[in-house]
Amino acid sequence: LDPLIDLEAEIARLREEKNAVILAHYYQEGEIQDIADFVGDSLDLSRKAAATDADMIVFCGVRFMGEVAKILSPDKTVVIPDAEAGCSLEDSCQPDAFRRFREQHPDHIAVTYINCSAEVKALSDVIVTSSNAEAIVRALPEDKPILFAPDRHLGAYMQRITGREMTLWPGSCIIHEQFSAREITKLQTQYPEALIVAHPECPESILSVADAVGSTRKILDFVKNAEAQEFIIATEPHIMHQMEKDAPEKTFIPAPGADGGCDCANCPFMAKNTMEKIYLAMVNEAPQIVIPEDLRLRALKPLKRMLEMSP
Ligand code: CIZ
Repeated sequence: LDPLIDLEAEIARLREEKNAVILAHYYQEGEIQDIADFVGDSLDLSRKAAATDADMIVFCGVRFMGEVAKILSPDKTVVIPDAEAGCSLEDSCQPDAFRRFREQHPDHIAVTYINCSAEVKALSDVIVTSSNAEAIVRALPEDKPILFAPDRHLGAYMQRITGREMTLWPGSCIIHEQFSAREITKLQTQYPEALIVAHPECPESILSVADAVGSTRKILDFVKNAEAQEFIIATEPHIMHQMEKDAPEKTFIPAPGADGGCDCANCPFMAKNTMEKIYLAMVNEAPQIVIPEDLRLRALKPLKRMLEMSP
């Protein structure tokens, strides 16, 4: 690629030429968030993908998010900047093993976090994101036991706040697992006024010291509206880009891992996307998300149920 190429201008030109919409997750690099038409969490972005009249969706996030866009908008061309942008939660829940898990619990409702493959979605009763999981779990019939996959920390948190019994799949997010409650408490001695906000993919040791727990959307609203001026952020640190835009006068401090540093919290999958790869994906219309129609229709059912049940 010509090193002098103005990637931002070229991406803008291709957006017009191909009638494309660029969707970016809050965990993307700041420069990618800034060129996107919409920045959001997977729930917001799946709604945008379902409603768009663009011909091409450029999904800057991880692969399962691009799959959700294709499942909801099959007539659109969905491209992702890097086909290798996976997800540790998705990897932790393979379809064959998940099918056996379901077979072992035939009377259970399978509530599955959106961070999973289309195959696992197709084996589920309803999909949830961290934004709507609580409302959806509360709305499920009370006489039915629940299987929750693949994130055991989000599942355990849902059990604690809703009181619903759940059988949990033993998966977790490599990023949210790394924060250290001990190091966060140490950091608080440096910032005694700071509030701790944490994503529910974090283990209970972190959630129990947090002042607010929630999805990226909920955390963003919390820090914007709180009177506090300093916040320790226990989730993927690129979300701080939006926080700094929303409240430039406030201070956001990334939560540390066990070594006291914060680098471990950068999601290596989200980081695979770059401006250059976005440009190339738009030029080549590849990598594209392709999902066989029978699989798409099976995965669509629990996703549609999610959208209907989402507040
Ligand atoms: O739902 C999402 O987009 C994820 C992965 C996290 C969040 O809380 O928004």
